[in-house]
Amino acid sequence: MLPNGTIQTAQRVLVIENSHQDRMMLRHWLTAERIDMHEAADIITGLSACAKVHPNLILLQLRLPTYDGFEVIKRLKDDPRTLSIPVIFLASAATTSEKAKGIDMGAVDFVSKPLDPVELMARVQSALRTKAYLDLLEQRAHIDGLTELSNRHALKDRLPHLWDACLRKGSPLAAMIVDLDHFKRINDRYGHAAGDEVLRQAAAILRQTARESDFVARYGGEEFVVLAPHCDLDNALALAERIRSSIANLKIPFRTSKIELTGSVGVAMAFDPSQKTPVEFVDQADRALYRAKAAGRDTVWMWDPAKQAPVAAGISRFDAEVRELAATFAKSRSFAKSRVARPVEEQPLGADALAS
Ligand code: GH3
Ligand code: MG
Ligand code: MG
Repeated sequence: MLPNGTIQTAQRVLVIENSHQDRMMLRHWLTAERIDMHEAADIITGLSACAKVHPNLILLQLRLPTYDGFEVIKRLKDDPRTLSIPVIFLASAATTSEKAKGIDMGAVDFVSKPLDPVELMARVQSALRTKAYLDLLEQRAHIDGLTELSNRHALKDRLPHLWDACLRKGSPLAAMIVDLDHFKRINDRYGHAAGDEVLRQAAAILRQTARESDFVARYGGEEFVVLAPHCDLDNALALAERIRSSIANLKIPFRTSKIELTGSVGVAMAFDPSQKTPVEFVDQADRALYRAKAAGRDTVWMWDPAKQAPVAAGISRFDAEVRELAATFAKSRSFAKSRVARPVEEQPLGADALAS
């Protein structure tokens, strides 16, 4: 959205058209309106261009040789990655039933040949505008308005994708749930607006502390989730500790004083064989968080797959066997029972632990 409230439409159009002459003509019209045109002459190059270019609109010739445009649109609508790309059919002498079939299959429009540049460009611009509005709505539905982090819906969408991607690559995946401590007291003492500012600053810390490739979401009121792909247990615990200490070091100016706060963190590693679904993995991080709260807050606890229970996470004291065990989960979901780790010493990780 531009500052004046208008939608900025992305201008990337893929033309799938076997007539060289028509492609040339379309290039002339589209580029005259500063539209970035990509072209393909058949279904194979069309679908592969689609995966590379991520067009905002496809102009599709109905009467392609070998496979017709209906086959192309079927494949586009069957694939979640291309499902939402609008398609305008182009055809000469299309029958009413062909037009109805095209619209039924998900096309947004049907333009008859010979093409009229004014009519075609009006339809192209209209389809691009609608697509931009839908993209914006989709984006907003996944963004938390206060912190601008991803929201719970986005987490629900992303979690299975990250889980599958890491599992496929034999790579670890860590989850962290961060909950601000006694946040209600902050609202009570400084007011709701100040509480909102604290949430924004905590969110900024999470965004800055996590890697670019990590997924950070606001889970609920004063709870956040970090999903860290390709992050082993050591790195996950180090990240959790950096988050905890950054929150504890925050001093947010409020009138003549400063608001200080702390946060508790629960950590779990994916692919523990007890996890039947990705949700159970996040639930283990939540259970670790619950224990961090009970243990006095401002601390990091993790889910121990050997004990099937939360344990306090002390990086320097952390049992090498547990680390090794967690690393094997990403490579294989078969649990080596013979390598069950000794329980980790229940020691808080916060400033107390580091000082001792
Ligand atoms: P604990 O350490 O056990 O987590 O205690 P807590 O006070 O942080 O947790 P509790 O669940 O009792 O309270 C959470 C508070 O967060 C209550 C709710 O009013 C506040 N909250 C939730 N969403 C928002 C928000 O968007 N803005 C503000 N300012 N407060 C919020
Ligand atoms: Mg809280
Ligand atoms: Mg909470």
